[in-house]
Amino acid sequence: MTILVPILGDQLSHTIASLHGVPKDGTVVLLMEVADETTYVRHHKRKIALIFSAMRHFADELRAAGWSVDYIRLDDPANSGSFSGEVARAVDRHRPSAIRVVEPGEWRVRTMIDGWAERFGLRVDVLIDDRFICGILEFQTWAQARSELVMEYFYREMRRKTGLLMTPDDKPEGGRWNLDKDNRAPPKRGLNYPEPMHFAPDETTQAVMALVADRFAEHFGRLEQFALPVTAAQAREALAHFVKTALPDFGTYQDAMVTGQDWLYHSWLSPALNIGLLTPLEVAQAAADAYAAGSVPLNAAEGFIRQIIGWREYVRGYYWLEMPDVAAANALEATRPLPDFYWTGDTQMLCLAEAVRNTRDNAYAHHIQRLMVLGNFAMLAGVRPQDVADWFLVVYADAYEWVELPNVIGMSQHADGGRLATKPYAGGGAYIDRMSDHCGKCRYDVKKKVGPDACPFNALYWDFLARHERLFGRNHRMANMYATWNRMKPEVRDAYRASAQAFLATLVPAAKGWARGSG
Ligand code: FAD
Ligand code: DLZ
Ligand code: SF4
Repeated sequence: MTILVPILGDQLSHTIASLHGVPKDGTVVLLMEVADETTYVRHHKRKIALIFSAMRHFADELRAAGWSVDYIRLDDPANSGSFSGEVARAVDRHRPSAIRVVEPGEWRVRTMIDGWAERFGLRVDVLIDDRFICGILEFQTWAQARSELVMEYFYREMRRKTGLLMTPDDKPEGGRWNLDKDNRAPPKRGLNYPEPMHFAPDETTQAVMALVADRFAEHFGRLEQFALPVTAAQAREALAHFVKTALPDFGTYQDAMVTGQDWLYHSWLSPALNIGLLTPLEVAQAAADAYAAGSVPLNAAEGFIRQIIGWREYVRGYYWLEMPDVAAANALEATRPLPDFYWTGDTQMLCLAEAVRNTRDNAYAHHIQRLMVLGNFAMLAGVRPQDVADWFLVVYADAYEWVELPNVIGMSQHADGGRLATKPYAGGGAYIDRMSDHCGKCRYDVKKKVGPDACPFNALYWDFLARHERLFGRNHRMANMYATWNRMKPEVRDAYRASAQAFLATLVPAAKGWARGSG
């Protein structure tokens, strides 16, 4: 009696639930490199290289631990190109009595798996992904009891559940749940930014890089200088290095942006975390331990832990609560195609050029680049949210729909009408100027309000508020901004709107085929 255990490319954890409680003899683990997963969107070259290399290393580790592994390579001539096709071939080869698989991260794949029992005439056990701290049903129960989803309250539940940064009498460490007020300082001159760990490609990674260079040459992004961790051991080294060198300043400079500094005090752990080389609990625990040992301040440990057990778990719960409708949401009725410079980096707006450069070179941009530069610009310019979501899904090594879509549709584009965030994350040039060193070096003048030399974010910001006054005019969190807008003389308001229109008319739409399709 054989059990077939397919493990997907983002389930590369030795603690994965499908390997619990099954005998090593009598189990065949199936890992599949398949064309459909590489091209349903045209992922950044580095993301494909990361997943294939990590899958191949994981297979070797499983074999060394005594598991039987059936590994399907992309260039296997018999490869059918899809998960379902490869499971069908594996069923023919191994004649299993049952299939055991952990629930996938994406709706699209869940739909496939839900068809397997009927298609193969076999029992298919779909197991809960217990690497997450909050289960999908647990989140649904939490959400159903509320009229509004508020991340802060969810986060407090996760603090209580994990005991992280909690005192013995169940109070938050330091007396406050959230120390954000101590965070978000602008960058100062003379700061030293620690380099995150870079891992030189070994033979396995080099072989995968050659495959990617050959098969996916037309995909976006730089492949050379690949440096991501591809094994759990490397990922743990990267985590320890981050905790020692960057975490102490993580909170304070969490929202800063500096020209030429791609990581600042961020961890760059999301690519490893999202494929299972690290678990969220071990990452958060490492930060809590460093705080307990006195090597990082509370504002850093709390701020970091909140991202992992708060935001990351919250967006995953939101994804499964709101899918599939949320994928098509467009509450602001935005219709503009994505500008071409998101792919080429060819723009004179330095903040955007820097964010696209980081994205292209490293398959990475830190949170504020994603939210307040790339996302903010797209929302202000009225770009169609599904174009924005496709771009974000392609370009980041950490992008999987369960985490990307809520962040794009909900957090950054406000396309869900405010289900995830009560107020749009919109900002003008003054915000970017305060949080970065970009504006002083930019061709545009951040202090100018209108005209061809003015920072485009300024007019776009007011134009956005004017366009959506009916929707946001009564939002008490935006009352100050609308009061300012309504105090402006009509000719000033007209000048902002005309300047925004003149700028928008210069945007070149992206060529078709970068994100989906073959063109
Ligand atoms: P750090 O700043 O070091 O933060 C630590 C960890 O916290 C991250 O590794 C991540 O696991 C978690 N985290 C922080 N913020 C979030 C968040 N909003 N949602 C979920 N997890 C979070 N994150 C992804 O993992 N994949 C995505 O596809 C993705 N797309 C995004 C799209 C937009 C428009 C925005 C605004 C954010 C997106 N994020 C995404 C969230 C966040 O920007 C990244 O997790 C973070 O930049 C990863 O870099 P890091 O590991 O250095 O993070
Ligand atoms: C992202 C990705 C890519 C590019 N390729 C593969 C692959 O060939 N095989 C695989 O198992 N997983 C891959 N992945 C990750 C999957 O897309 C991911 O597991 C699902 O989307 C989760 O539902
Ligand atoms: Fe960006 Fe405007 Fe600053 Fe230029 S001036 S870097 S466009 S915010």
